Amino acid sequence: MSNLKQKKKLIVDKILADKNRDANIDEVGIGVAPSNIALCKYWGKRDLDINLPVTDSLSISLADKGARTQVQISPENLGIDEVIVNGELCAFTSEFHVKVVKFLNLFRKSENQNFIVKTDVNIPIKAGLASSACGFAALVLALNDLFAWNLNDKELSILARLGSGSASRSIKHGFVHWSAGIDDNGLDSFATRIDANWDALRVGLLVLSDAEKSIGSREAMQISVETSPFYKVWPEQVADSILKTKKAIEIKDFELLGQTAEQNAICMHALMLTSVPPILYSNQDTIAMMRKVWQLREQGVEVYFTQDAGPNLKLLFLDKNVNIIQENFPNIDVIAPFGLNNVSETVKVETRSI
Ligand code: 2P0
Repeated sequence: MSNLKQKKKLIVDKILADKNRDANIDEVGIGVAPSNIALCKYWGKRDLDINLPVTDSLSISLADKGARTQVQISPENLGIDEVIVNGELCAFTSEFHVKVVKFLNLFRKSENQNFIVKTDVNIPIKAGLASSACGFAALVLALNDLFAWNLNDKELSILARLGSGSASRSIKHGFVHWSAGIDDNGLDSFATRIDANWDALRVGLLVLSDAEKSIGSREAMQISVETSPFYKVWPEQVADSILKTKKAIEIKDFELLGQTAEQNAICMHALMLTSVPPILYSNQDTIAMMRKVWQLREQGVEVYFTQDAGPNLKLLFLDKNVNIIQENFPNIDVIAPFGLNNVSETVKVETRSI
């Protein structure tokens, strides 16, 4: 057994102990998990094998944008798992299929037990919109349902983290804080929901390119850790961002929230750009849209951006500015992370229907 598999397996076996790993072939487990966007980013691991981060991170989940996954034991003796994404069977040789199979290896009762995994994802999969985060979180929730494990949020978050670091945060809705933890065994590195709502908050997804990434975030973050001269100040920067973001959430200070998130993202991309070799996810449209955001701010519109491991931007703004944002960014997909049940939205809908 490889070192990596062993380390992950130790965690799984510790959490599941002697829990059931069998189900009838007609039983289906279902898991639904939101995608999430980090306001304070995870960029760098202290343990590559079990996705232990160097720093804490803090995200906002994207309500009903995410993954819905069904899992069942395969009735046929195919000797392989079947992974179906948005109705299409993934090629057994595809990177995604291999990743899911490796993850399922951690959970199966025996080598003969295969799974059928059906996932519907309603965000662009290759556009750096955290589809692996919601994908692994939904898969863990589906397995928890299939095998009736009744795991708590901490355990679910740790298991999801083994699939993809950011998946640890997709276990919950709303604002979510992933604590890096300090133990080498990875059992104190998990995410929890911050007890706060912000009904007026909006996240806009600005898809500028759906081309495959030139370099995956796993590899990119490791290059930054090893080569950026600025990486040593990153933990301090994130700690400061998290304090400010928590304060902003507590007192509903949107300017503080937006400014902190935008600066944190720019700092992360500065780490990438100062890596050897340099890593640049932005394209010309990304830069043009950043300038547009800054221009709108100069005109008094409160809007900020954040950017992950891809060229697309996510805009942060309040519901009162939805119209002006949509006028300026016609293709934007506006998400209300805490639902649409606030007064101003209701009024607007009533006015339109008259
Ligand atoms: C984040 N990203 O906090 C950061 C910001 C991308 C930029 O988490 O290697 O897919 O599977 O743990 O979670 C993307 O990295 O990486 C990510 P792995 P993951 O959202």
